[in-house]
Amino acid sequence: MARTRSSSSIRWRYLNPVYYLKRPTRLALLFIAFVFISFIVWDRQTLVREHEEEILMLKEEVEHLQIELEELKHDGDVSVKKSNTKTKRADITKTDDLSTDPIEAQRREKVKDAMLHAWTSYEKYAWGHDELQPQSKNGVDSFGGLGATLIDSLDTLYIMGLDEQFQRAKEWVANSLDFNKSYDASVFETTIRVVGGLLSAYDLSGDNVFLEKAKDIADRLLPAWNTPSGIPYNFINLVHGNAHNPGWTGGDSILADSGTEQLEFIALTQRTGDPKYQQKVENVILVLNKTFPADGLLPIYINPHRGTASHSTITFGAMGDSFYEYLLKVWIQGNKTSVVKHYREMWETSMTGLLSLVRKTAPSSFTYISEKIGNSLIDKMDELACFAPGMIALGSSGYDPDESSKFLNLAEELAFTCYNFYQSTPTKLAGENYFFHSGQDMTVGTSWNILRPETVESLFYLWRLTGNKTYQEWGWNIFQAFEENSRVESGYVGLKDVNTGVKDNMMQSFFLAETLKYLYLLFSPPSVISLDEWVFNTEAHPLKIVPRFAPGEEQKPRIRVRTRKEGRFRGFSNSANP
Ligand code: DMJ
Repeated sequence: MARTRSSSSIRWRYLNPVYYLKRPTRLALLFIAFVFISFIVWDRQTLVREHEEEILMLKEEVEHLQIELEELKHDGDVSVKKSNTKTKRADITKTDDLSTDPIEAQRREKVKDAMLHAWTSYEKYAWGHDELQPQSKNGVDSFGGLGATLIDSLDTLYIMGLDEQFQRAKEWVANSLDFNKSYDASVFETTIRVVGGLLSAYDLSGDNVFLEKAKDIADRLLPAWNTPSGIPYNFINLVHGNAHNPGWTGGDSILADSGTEQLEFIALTQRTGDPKYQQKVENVILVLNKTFPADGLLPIYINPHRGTASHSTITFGAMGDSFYEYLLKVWIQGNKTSVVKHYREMWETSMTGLLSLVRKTAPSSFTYISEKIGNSLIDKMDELACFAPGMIALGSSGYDPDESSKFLNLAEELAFTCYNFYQSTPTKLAGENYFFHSGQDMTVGTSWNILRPETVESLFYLWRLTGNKTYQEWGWNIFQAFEENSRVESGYVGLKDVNTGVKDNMMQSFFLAETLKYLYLLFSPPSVISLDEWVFNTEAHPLKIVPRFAPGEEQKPRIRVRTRKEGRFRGFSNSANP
């Protein structure tokens, strides 16, 4: 027992401080050992904590990436990123993608040559101005000096593969395009040409400069919608934001001018993530839908205070036209889903109204769309209304088979009439409008031709949708008439009179944006700017179709993922292109 007690007391002596006080070396060693072990424990704990933090952050990133992935699944790649559009570029411009039919190829080259001639003349004499006056060889600023022709031409240059020209135009947009101009701009013209042109160039090239500029000009236009009803005023000062309607409408807003911004502003919301653009323009349709007539035909003047129509002309021509076009195209842009169902319903209602305006000429039975005032029909049709055959053909597939073929037939009959607007004049170019008197078929009213696109636009749609090469032949004949009558040394001009062929002095920007683009596409395979993937705005600017959100559903903020270098999560960005 004594030995046991003695060995136990030997063991416990190490716990007695006196033991160490008598042996300072051991005390020092013990202290060093204690510091060393503490350090190891502390270090391990720190490492574990750091790893836990890191794991937390990685989890956070994975979650954000999952949200983003879901978002991309939901809305497609709305930002139409550069790499993707580069692939698209191959689809739309590579020569070996284009048809090898020698006649088509030859015609396409002729149209491309026409574009080159128009563009080169603009570059030489009117660079940066809105439009070229080819006879006097100078530029004019018909739209406030926003470079309308240049912006209107961007996508045409791109699609035709005129790369150097596109690059020069892009440099101008990046370095010289300035919207800070105290100018009362037309909301409609600025939207369809400038916002539409820039967005299309963005969708095709993926270059962010176009989106930034589109946002800049759209922000300047937005206050125009701040009216009691939400129906926009049609003019706005680009610097001060003062908006108004022209005196000659009696203070009313114009139907087409108020209902032709939806495609562009919805596209802008999809690409920026900012809902304000879409909300303003969609509200217009909701307001008009509240008092939408049973035949879907709205007069051309709308009171911006009450949001209701004033007594005025009903027409598919000037001041009415593209309102109906956008009802259909927003439905297409919205993937024909339930969120855009009301657009299709309104459009179909308007088509019943259109049927009530359809008449035939005597003796030759040309089908035309008359106009209406009150209960009286007016036997007149604008060349502008020749967009309607294309629109009807485009919308026909949404009907059941019987209705569908009925509408497609109507589209084909109307296109024949529009083609005859051209064929029936000595220059083979159409006048601005036509009257229909019994026994005389059609007679030109206003006899100028300002290089308008509507008939070739419809021929393009009909060729795409029916595959009937007759439409290519008709388009080629119209192109040749432009070449013969409108081509001058320094660009293309309109005619003051299609009977005499006397020329004017203006190359309209839509000649490059629309007329030549639709002609080029008429001689290109359907895969070039496929109608399944793109929707054309009313100025022929193709906008990429992407899935869209339900009204009121916020665009989820896009995530800016923390890079390893930054070492911390920086937060959210609303931009589609972080
Ligand atoms: C273009 O600016 C657009 O096509 C618009 O919808 C109507 N007018 C011209 C072309 O004629």
